[in-house]
Formats: sequence, structure tokens, C-alpha cells
Amino acid sequence: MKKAFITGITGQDGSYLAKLLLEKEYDVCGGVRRSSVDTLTRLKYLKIVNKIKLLPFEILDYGDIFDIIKKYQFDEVYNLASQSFVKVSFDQPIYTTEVTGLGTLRILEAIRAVSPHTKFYQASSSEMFGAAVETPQKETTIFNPQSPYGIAKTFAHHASELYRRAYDIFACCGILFNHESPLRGNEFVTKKIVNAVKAINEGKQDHLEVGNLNAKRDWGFSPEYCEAMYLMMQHKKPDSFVIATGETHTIREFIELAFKFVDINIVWEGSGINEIGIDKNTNRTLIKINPIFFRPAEVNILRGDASKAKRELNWQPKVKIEKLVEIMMTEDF
Ligand code: NDP
Ligand code: GDR
Repeated sequence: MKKAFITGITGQDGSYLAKLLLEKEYDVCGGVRRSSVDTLTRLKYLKIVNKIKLLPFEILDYGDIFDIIKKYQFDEVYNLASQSFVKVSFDQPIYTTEVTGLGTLRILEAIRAVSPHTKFYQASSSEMFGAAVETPQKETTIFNPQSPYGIAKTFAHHASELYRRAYDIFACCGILFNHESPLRGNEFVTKKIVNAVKAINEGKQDHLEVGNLNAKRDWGFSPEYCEAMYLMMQHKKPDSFVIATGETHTIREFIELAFKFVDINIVWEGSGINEIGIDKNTNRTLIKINPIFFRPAEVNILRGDASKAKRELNWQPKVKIEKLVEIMMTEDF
């Protein structure tokens, strides 16, 4: 039985990845940091919390990481722990870099020192492309990050590739574009929209406030992206792969699709921060712009080219935006 360790197991991807590895009959361990509130809700929702060995884990603490990596001698470590909210990374750049950047290096160092046979997966991000120098973005596209989060992920990505080259560690990097699900954190734009549309439709919320409507993202479905992580770790050699749908859509389009799901057609009026979204039938204002959701620097367009993953891993995304909206509008978490 293979033994895997997932950092960030309480998050969206960590939960789905744990489920996938359990289905593949792995012995799954997960790192959980201490909290005064219950952070196991996703694992409980998926009914897998009792099948996982949960280990106290803090990615800022090298001693903690070293002891775990030395003691368990895992076959595979998936590093998903991160301060993953781009907007917060502008408010807490040093903390974000400690967790998301140096955190990765701490794990790589422990593997190098005491468990070099362990395969390592790094959760790299399309945010590394930032103000992208070409579209679509692929593995060879130069990074141009636009946030402290993007910079920290770029550092972690380079560190992972260096440990692969310099120390022969099986270090894979999945350059994953945005991926969503019912388990997505409430602060990310897709889940925020879906929650608001449901609440507005049930008369529990007056309207939705968002930031930049025109940013474009390549949105996929988290469980499918976790399958790609697993496939990378089973590949004959460690490598880096873009994982994306190849389609890009604006925040505006996502909002329109979510409202359409509850039979509300949105029309837009005005421009800039005065733009509003109106219910075509009732003329009621349902969407407003609030500048507090703008970022000091924005990533305007991301669209990935996953041909390498299709070719070498036989990985294909099936869920595109319409289906994704349907899944998120239908399933409540
Ligand atoms: P989430 O924000 O849902 O989960 C982040 C996880 O990291 C949580 O389990 C959180 O624990 C844990 N964590 C945060 N800080 C620490 C810390 N100091 N020590 C230990 N654990 C910590 O992220 P996702 O599941 O969406 O993403 C998984 C990974 O993939 C992240 O690294 C993210 O940056 C990256 N990524 C995500 C993409 C996406 O679209 N979802 C795209 C590309 C990359 P807690 O529950 O206690 O907060
Ligand atoms: P992102 O995701 O920054 O791409 O990072 P997020 O959903 O936060 O933002 C996507 C885009 O939507 C715009 N936007 C808003 N965003 C939020 N959160 N709230 C709003 O009200 C709002 N209005 C407009 C943003 O400006 C942005 O352009 C996600 C995270 O999962 C990262 O960890 C991951 O690495 C990348 O995806 C790929």
C-alpha cells in the first residue's frame, strides 16, 4: 500500500485529492494546523475524515516538517498548503511568502535531507504567468507574476525544479489554472457569485457586490485537476505540466450564467465603478461594483494550453464553464 501525505488537506483540492487517493487504496495522511474552529468540514462532507491519519502540521515550522518527513518516509507528498487568496497576499505579503514560498522550500529540504526517495508534488499556479507575455500560456511561457502570491508561487516552482535537477528528487509541478467546485472557499469569485445568486433567488440577499468584471479566467473543475496531480506523480519522469481547459471567460459571463440558472436574465448599464447589473424582467439592480474588491495589480487574462498533459498524461478536462456553474449551483456545501 502506497503512503501519501497531503499538506493543505482541509482545503478544496486537499479534500478531493484525499478522496481520490483513498479510492486508489493509498494510506492517506494529511497535515492539519491547529485552529479554534473546525477545519475538517470538507473532509466530513466527503465522508472520508475517519479514513485519514491526520497529523498536526504547520508549514512555517521546519522542525515539525522534518520530523514528519523523517518518521513516515512517504512514497508521495502533495504540497497543497498555501495562503491561496491573491487579494490577501497584497495585505500580508511577508506571511504569504513565508507560507506559500518558503513553506515549499522547507518541505523540499526535509525530503532532500531525510527521505530523498519521496516523490513531491508542488501546487504551482497560473498566477505565475501574471501579466502574461503570450496567450495561451504553456510550460515554456515566461513568468510575469503580478501579486505577492504569484511571486511566492514562482519561487516555490523554481525551487521544486531546482531540487529535481540538483538532487534528483522526483519533484513535479502542476501549473494549475483556476479550478472550482462546491467545496471552493467562499471568498473566491465563483463561489461568492454562486452563494449570492442562491441567496438573492431565495430572498435572503439584496444584491451582489464585486470588483473587476472584465478579468478573464480559465475555470476548470477541482476533482478533475486532482486527477492530474495524481497522474503527474505516476509519470515515468518528474516534470512540470500546465493543467487548464483552454477556454477563458470574464467574471461578467460567470455572473450571467449563474443568474440564468435560476431564470434571471442580466442586462448591464453604466460603466466603470458605476456599472450595474439589472434583472431584465423586474428592472431590479442585482449587481454593483465595489472598489474594495479591486486589486492593486490585476491579472487580466489567463488561458492555458494543456496539450502536454493531454499528450503525456492522457489527461483531458471534461467539465467546462456551463457544467461547472450547474454543479456549483446544484450542490450545496
Ligand atoms: P485552499 O485555500 O482551499 O486550501 C489551502 C490549504 O492550505 C488549507 O488546507 C489550509 O489550512 C492550508 N494552510 C494554509 N496555511 C497553512 C499553514 N501555515 N500551515 C499548514 N497548512 C496551511 O486552496 P485550494 O485547495 O484551492 O488550492 C490548493 C493549492 O493549489 C494551494 O497551494 C493553491 O495556492 C494552489 N492553487 C490553487 C488553484 C485553484 O484554482 N484552486 C490554482 C492553482 C494553484 P486551513 O484549513 O487550516 O486554512
Ligand atoms: P484568483 O481567484 O485571484 O484568480 O486566484 P479569485 O476567484 O479570487 O479572482 C478571480 C478574478 O475575479 C476578480 N474579481 C473578484 N475576485 C474575488 N475574489 N472577489 C470579488 O468580488 C471579485 N470581483 C472580481 C479578481 O480580481 C480576479 O481577477 C485563484 C486562487 O485559487 C489562487 O490560489 C490560484 O493560484 C489561482 O486562482 C489560479
